[in-house]
Amino acid sequence: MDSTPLSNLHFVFIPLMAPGHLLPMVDMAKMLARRKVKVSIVTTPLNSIHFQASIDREIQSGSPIQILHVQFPWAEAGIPKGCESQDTLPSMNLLYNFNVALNLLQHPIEELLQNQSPFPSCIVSDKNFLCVADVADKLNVPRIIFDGTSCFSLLCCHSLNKNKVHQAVSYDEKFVVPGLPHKIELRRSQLPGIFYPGTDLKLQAFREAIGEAAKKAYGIMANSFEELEAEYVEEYERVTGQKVWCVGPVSLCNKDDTEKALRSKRNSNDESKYVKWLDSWPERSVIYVCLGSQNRATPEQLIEVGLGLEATKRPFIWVLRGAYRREEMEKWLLEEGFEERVKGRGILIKGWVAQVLILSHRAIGAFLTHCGWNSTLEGICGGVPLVSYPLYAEQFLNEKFVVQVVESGVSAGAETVVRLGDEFKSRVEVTRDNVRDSIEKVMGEGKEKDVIRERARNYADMASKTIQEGGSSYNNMSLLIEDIVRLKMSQQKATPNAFLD
Ligand SMILES: *[C@@H]1O[C@H](CO)[C@@H](O)[C@H](O)[C@H]1NC(C)=O
Ligand SMILES: CC(=O)N[C@H]1CO[C@H](CO)[C@@H](O)[C@@H]1O
Repeated sequence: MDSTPLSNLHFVFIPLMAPGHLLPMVDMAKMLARRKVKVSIVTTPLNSIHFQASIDREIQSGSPIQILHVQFPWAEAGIPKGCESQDTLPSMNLLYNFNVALNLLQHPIEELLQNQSPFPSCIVSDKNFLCVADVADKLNVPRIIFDGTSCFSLLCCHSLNKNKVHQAVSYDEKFVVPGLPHKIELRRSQLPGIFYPGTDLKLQAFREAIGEAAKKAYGIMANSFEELEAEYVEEYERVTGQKVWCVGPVSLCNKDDTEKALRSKRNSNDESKYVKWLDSWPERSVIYVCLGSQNRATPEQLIEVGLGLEATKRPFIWVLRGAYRREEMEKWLLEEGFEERVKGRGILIKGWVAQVLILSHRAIGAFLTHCGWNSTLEGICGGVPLVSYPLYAEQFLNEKFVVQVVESGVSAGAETVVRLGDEFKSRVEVTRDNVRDSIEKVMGEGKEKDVIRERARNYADMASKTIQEGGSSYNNMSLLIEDIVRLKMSQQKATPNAFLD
């Protein structure tokens, strides 16, 4: 570390414009900048609005961090003006256009980075931001990818890609994922889209290109921690030969309530109101429900969730991000008088909310989640048992992880991924009874419930220690910095042989 001053380093973070991807990367960037390493975050003006205040705060406390802007090429890509984040697209059909827009950013980003001083020493980019691989190659800068998921799920996918066991079974048949430290059974119907290519060849080609680019990255930064899944981190590094720095849970870098609330200022929701409400309930008595930021649950599914919540007779906070066919859901809520019936003990929040703030409240007793990785991890940090209701992507893998590996959650009983384009098919696998019963498995009295809650609390303890000085995530961040310093020095020596050893 000594011979190359940290002041020569410059890490550039390039997040994907989707809240579940962007927020963790902003947190990572903040954590790194607190180590006095210069960090830039590249994004579009509309995306930066949501975290500008939080970055300003970091700057005030002396972190060398800045936001760099590129203009989003919405017009060229055929996207409505103002939709610069995946969650604001009026239709999922525009995802392809969104990827076109991302690709168009290659040259603007290249130009932007070329003019930076110090010149970038490392680019950390979202794995799905494909063109950044070319930017990094062109500028000859090491590229580290942020995958946004656990090493458990990375290893599952790697294994399936290699062994293709899923191809030998029918859609609903169970099979065991080979090469994992635990015996994990899945059905093909629960696998991420890439393992179940639909008719959209363009999308499939895009996914495959992402996989290829990921293989060529210098390493991976994961929003996870060694204590949570050491076996999986090691095994993944072993089978891929790639370095993995676990530096999470990154949401814990937001220590006080202001920071937690500032973190995602995309809502007009006033968190203090909810916190006050939570203050009025006993410890671990309230159910927190959020099925994700991407609106993949249908009204039919959500209605069962609502009725299940009602049947528990417990207090709850339910974050409703909109659902496909929002009007139907609104209509149901209104006509059936749901809000009226649960008044006083049930709160519905429409829109965004500072989830970390709510989850860390002592009144929360369970988290009904779609098991997106960021939410899963936030739940683990909150020290509450999870009730999993996976919907798409790698969420069924995360469910297995929570239920079987970490053992701090129970499944609500979902069996099938809601494929992109299938959101309109009505189909309810998780009934109101499933919702109620699975929640009751982790709330209320009982020895088994105590065990699961105790375990959840232990993981929360480990999580809070790991990012502090001396913790493994803290150390991994140091190791990452040292690694890039070494790499830079070897490049500066620049004798051809230096690259060979
Ligand atoms: C991260 O930390 C763990 C344990 O502290 C260590 O075994 C591992 O090698 C570190 N990862 C990297 C890529 O240096
Ligand atoms: C880290 C992160 O991005 N957290 C977000 C995960 O998604 C939920 C909604 O599903 C947000 O509330 C979190 O802020």
